[in-house]
Amino acid sequence: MKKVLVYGLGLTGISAVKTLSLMGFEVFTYDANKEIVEELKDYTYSPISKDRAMSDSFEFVVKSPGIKPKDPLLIKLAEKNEIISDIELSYRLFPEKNIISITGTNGKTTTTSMITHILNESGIEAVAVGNIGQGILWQMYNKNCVFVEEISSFQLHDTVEYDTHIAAILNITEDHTDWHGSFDDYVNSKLKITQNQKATDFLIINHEDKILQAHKKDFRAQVYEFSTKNIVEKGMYLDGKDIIFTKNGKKIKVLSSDDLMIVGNHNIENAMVALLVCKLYGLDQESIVTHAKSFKAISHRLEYVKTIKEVDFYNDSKATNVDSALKAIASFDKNIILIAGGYNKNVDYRPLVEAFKEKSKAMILIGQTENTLAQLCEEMSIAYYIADDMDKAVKKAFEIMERGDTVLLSPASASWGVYKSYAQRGQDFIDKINKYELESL
Ligand code: UMA
Repeated sequence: MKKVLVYGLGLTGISAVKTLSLMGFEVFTYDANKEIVEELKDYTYSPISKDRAMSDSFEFVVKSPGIKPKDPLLIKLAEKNEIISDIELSYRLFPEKNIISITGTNGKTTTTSMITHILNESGIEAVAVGNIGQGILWQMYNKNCVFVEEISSFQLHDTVEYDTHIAAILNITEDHTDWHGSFDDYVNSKLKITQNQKATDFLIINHEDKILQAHKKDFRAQVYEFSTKNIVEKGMYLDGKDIIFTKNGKKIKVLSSDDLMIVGNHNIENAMVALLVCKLYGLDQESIVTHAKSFKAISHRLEYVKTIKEVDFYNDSKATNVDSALKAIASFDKNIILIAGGYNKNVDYRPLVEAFKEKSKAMILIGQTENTLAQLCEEMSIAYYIADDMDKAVKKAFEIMERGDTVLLSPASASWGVYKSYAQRGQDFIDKINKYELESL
């Protein structure tokens, strides 16, 4: 029996243990914070100590994405074992499965969800997996359908053979520097999605992204591009409000961006990628257009919550980096009360505070990054309040808000440390809005 180690017992580890144990591997596990997991009670696996993990040898180690490359145990394990991510393992265990791969700094979840929606509504069974919150391995073990994979840089970092017929890289901007150690490592990890692609494969990239354009000559797959600003040679672009598909000098109007139920320029880009993927997958134009039109915004992504005393509340908890929060700020004209901050990824918040300045009413700060953001607000003469937690942040928003304001939770930071996920943080925001609405009656 092949001996394997699953390092980390979160969503990824649980999905790996279930799959590997049923596929006949001898599964050992190590997690810095737990040994026994309730969800695994019916599966055969052996939790081992750190010392044993270091002294034994394994066929491979499946590492959870949250474990950083500089983790001392991981470095030790790498001396005598191969370290792979779950997406790498999914490719090795299930090479025949039908996959579509989406990566990028922002827009992954909306794009992955939209593709899955269009495929399912067109009668092709599809499931969204990966960074979206669904362990890939267990889904692949159980299903035979199209797997639309949202893939993070953490997962791509530990890939070797992983190969995909249709891939998209939406954009690359600064994120996760604390994990990767450098921006270069982050970029290189994202680009790994293309590493085994061939001339018969497809790669969709952002025409406006300087990093992707600089690497365009290295891509072996057939490249399609998208842009809302310029005409592209092959792919999708915007002509007024019309989304146009072009190839070999021919142009076809696909649909008007006004027909989409998702708003903002960034969402038109996400929709273009979803439309392109479905086209390259072979779906007919009518199905693509009909079902693209019925796709609704996902929760926690610039989600309208409610209007209280003529103040609009928006939940953009999914904005876990600066670029994503910049997109949210760009969607409103003025008088924004922004709730921002969270886990410290050591990124530069200056572009966020600069962009916020002309639209700002005030910034309310939460999480580890509050002092960094407070300093920038001081420097740029922006009103700010340190709130420590969501309850105090929403309370403060209610105190200072006036008719016509927008209260926006767009943290530009991960939720880790305080919440399990951005979804839990977004829900907390909504709960506190409801609490203070009741109190203000
Ligand atoms: N652990 C250790 N040692 C460490 C770090 C973690 O033992 O040094 C253990 C923890 O005790 C815990 C487990 O590892 O039990 C957690 O592993 P994990 O942090 O990799 O989390 P998972 O639950 O496996 O979730 C991961 C992704 N998390 C991260 O990348 C941090 C989830 O993405 C993803 O949905 C899930 O796999 C399924 O594929 C979340 C995320 O925040 C949404 N992603 C980042 C982002 O979107 O910005 C990349």
